[in-house]
Amino acid sequence: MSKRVAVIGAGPSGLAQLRAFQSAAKAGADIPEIVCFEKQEDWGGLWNYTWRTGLDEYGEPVHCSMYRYLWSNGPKEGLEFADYSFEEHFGKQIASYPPRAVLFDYIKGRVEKADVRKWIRFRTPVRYVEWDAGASKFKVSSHDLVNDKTSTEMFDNVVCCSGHFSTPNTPHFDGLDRFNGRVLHAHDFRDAVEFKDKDLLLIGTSYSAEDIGSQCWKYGAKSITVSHRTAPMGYDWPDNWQEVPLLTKVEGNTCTFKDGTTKDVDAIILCTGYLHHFPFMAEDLKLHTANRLATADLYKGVAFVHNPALFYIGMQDQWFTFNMFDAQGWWARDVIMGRIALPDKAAMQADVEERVAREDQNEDDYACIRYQGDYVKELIAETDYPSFDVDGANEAFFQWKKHKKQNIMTFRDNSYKSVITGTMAPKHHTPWKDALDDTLESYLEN
Ligand code: FAD
Ligand code: NA7
Repeated sequence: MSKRVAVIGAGPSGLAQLRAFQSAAKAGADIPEIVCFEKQEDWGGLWNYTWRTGLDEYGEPVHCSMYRYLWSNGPKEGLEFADYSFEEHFGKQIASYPPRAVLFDYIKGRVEKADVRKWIRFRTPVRYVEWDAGASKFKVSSHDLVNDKTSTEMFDNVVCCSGHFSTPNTPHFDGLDRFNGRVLHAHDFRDAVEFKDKDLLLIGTSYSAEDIGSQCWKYGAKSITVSHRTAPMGYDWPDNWQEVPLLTKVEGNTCTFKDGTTKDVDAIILCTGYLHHFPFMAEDLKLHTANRLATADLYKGVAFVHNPALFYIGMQDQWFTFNMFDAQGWWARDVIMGRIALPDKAAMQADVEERVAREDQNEDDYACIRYQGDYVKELIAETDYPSFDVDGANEAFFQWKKHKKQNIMTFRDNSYKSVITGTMAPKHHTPWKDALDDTLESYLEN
């Protein structure tokens, strides 16, 4: 096939796309030439941990938003690859909430086996993507950081897999500029030990606030105060943890909240989410969407309706992750290879509207999980991605939510059944709150 396809990013989404093409080639198909551009020195996306924050050694914004001691925030049974089980990778079933290093190893295992590293140009950020209407191709400019050389090439398709949990959303609060402690965004949080014996204020009530607060609690913070804009998280928190209304002002170290109460703190962590940010996309190719399950402007959540030679993978808010990116990658592959035909623009826009309207009817998180599970089912039914028990994965998420409600500091001690191999995960050898060593070696000592 003489087509050329550019994949932007070698995180879980980009790697799903590479694996999709490799699996077609393995089955005897004539696949396009694939070039994957990755700005980091290694693959794995957010799972590729670095101590660095701010700018990296080449002056590029650091992509990593993960931190030391991060353990999976959902059960691994919800994200397992249908074509590469945990048992295949580790040679045995492992416990259900692996630390980052374990999941990083698992992500790498599948693509090492598929031998797709040769398609990736590391340390090569994409600088600009534009559509050349005359040639009916994309012009992609990239920067080889190591040799400090920029180049421009033509591609028939672009698959954007650059992630959307890396560019921080950083609201301002009155007095932050005069605060006498450290202010940081969750993106720059690296090590809970830094906050041992400190009084902390976290702003936001989603995964970052819940997990960074829990990490800091586990590693000895003196107190955790979480400030909410909409509603408190409402878990049964430990005694030194409180939830308060939104921060209104900061004076010295004293924080005042909407209900007039105050708290003196040593550090403030903005757990206020991330922006979908594509500075390298020409305006007519740029995705503008909120962080939601039904993204704007993506037919089937993948093909850009204004130019469907362009695909975005993994741009949804996420219950499902790795296996959803696979479903999307396989589906985009089949469109690119002419196995799936796209309807006209009006029909694609109607599809987007229908998804948005249906998401708006979801009454609770359980309905949202089912909604995203149905989406995964819909895509895999259209490709040869191995079908798996999506309802079983939904069930693991339902159990996870119940376990969190029962006890937010022990939910990671539970085990679930693999929907790929049917094996029950073992109980981990140490309760999460006492397991201070997050290495792969320690986790696998079961
Ligand atoms: P990313 O992992 O962000 O990868 C994007 C890649 O694109 C990166 O390698 C980046 O360097 C590259 N890139 C970006 N711009 C360019 C460019 N211009 N040129 C070239 N390359 C570029 N999910 C779970 O399933 N379980 C969890 O426990 C979990 N915990 C999380 C914790 C945190 C703190 C965060 C932020 C996210 C977490 N997630 C978790 C969700 C996470 O989004 C997915 O697991 C996954 O990493 C998304 O994959 P991705 O490939 O879409 O994006
Ligand atoms: P999320 O899930 O996007 O949540 C962002 C949170 O920040 C949410 O609670 C928002 O409150 C809050 N927020 C956003 N802007 C503001 C302002 N201006 N003031 C106060 N609060 C604000 O991001 P996370 O980082 O928690 O999670 C992202 C991913 O990282 C996730 O998928 C995990 O896997 C890890 P709201 O409820 O909208 O009022």
